[in-house]
Amino acid sequence: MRVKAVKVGGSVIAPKNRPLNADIPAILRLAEELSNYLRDSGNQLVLVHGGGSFGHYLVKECLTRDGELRRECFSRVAHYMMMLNSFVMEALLSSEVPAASLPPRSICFFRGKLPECFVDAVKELVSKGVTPVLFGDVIPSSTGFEVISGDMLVWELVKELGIKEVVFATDVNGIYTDDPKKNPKAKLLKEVRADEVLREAIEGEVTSSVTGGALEKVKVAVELGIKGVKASVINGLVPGNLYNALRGKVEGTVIWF
Ligand code: ATP
Ligand code: IP8
Repeated sequence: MRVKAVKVGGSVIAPKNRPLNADIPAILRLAEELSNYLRDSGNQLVLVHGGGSFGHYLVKECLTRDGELRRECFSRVAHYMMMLNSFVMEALLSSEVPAASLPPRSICFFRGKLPECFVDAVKELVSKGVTPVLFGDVIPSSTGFEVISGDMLVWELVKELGIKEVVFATDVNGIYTDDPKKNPKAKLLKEVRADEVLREAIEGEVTSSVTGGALEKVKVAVELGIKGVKASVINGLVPGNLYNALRGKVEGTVIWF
């Protein structure tokens, strides 16, 4: 039995074009793919999802002008993330995934720039055959409250649980040489080493540097000291892609750490 991690992007389940907009058909389909994977492989999963039009919209609305996340904002964002999470949980349960939600604010804390999470709670559920479900959230920090992204959280779990494989489902076909939504000439990368991605980004080669959310996924992992891990980035809007990637047939980008 192996444990794999999945991060389903907010861009897939709650597109940011409208506030508080959940894509229920996409959530139901992805839950079904995860359920099929668990049944067919006999493996275990740890699931993290993003905040999309719930988390990001509200944080923008309630941050103070100087970017402080006050306790009223913390409570409000926390509440609406539970709402998005409950849609994901309903879908998982109706697909017969033995899932349980673990709100990160109750097990994680930011000490400086990096999170510290009480991962024993996650390990305990996994050891009992339960799929823990976490999400990008707002968590306490040494100075107040901060946002923890689903990307950072999934890498933290990969590190602490010694997971060797993680799949990111996002709204584009993988990692490109540039943002594919802005640059039609951007090329899809099939297989790359994390250090190559970072080197090219630092050298700033216009034709081959990875940017934005995609680059952040790599940077966070390197900051956390991730090594010996296979990360796949696939388009979660394409039916079957998540199931296939978990089964080893990646239609997207593989990044080696
Ligand atoms: P969320 O962060 O809300 O959970 P996500 O992980 O699916 O959602 P992002 O972190 O925003 O989404 O990353 C995906 C986005 O990154 C794509 O929609 C794309 O426009 C953008 N992007 C920027 N540069 C690149 C690149 N080089 N390759 C792929 N996508 C890129
Ligand atoms: O969508 C951010 O998580 P992400 C969550 O994974 C919040 O970046 C609360 C904005």
